[in-house]
Amino acid sequence: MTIQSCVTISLVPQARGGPFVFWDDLAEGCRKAAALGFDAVEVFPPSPDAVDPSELRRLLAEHRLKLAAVGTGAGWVVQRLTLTHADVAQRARAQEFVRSIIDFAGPFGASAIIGSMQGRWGDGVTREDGLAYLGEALNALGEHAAQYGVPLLYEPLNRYETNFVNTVADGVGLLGTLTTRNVKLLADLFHMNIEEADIAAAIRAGAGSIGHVHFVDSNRRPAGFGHVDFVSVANALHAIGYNGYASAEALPYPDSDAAARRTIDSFHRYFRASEA
Ligand code: LER
Ligand code: MN
Repeated sequence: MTIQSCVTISLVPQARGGPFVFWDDLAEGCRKAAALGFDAVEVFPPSPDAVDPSELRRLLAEHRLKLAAVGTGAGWVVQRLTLTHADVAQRARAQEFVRSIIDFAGPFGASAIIGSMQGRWGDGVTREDGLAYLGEALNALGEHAAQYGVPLLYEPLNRYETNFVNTVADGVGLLGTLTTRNVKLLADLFHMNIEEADIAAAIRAGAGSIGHVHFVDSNRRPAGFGHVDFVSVANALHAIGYNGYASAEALPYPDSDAAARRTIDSFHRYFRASEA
């Protein structure tokens, strides 16, 4: 196994303006991803029942694609749910949302991603309580994902999106407090560019804990349109034996098709050239 390419498809109208390459049309997104040679797609659905699993299975088979991961962010964007809400019933609802996404993604061998659903502390929740709620949720949901043989992915976000965990090192620290071993980190290069002193060093220090990568440039444009040093990123990922996906969660800049093309070109340049 080696690092595989992946591209995002958002089906969430409320997320418009967000960092997703393809939009609104699952079939068209799969067709275009396959035409460019991507190995997989990452889907951002509005709800766990928005996509018919048999239709998705048919699309993936037709285009020889894998489903890499499924985002849970619509729980926040559409329903304003978080796993760390002050109200216990709201927290339970948030966990139920993520559990349903795990049950949707799991049979495809795909992980669910917890990003914005982690919420933030403040507003009636102390940091200590918030971290306890987050830990409870990750333990329960990580164990739930284990039945499918896939890890749950937890994503450190930049400081403007959460005040829990902003760096890979703090993410490794959080994983160390959990009772489950079935949670891995999602290293998003956009967030890392804001928060890490040295992105490559942070990846190396995250060895064994990184389960997914959002492959994107410093300005959240597709890889190659900003100033991330992808040679050092690729070297670091190879050095830690990372063999998951480099998934383009990037703005559709300058448009979806050009963003996808630039991403796959950069993927080949940084992740394939050295292996030839
Ligand atoms: C999600 O993957 C992400 O990176 C966050 O910024 C939430 O949108
Ligand atoms: Mn991300």
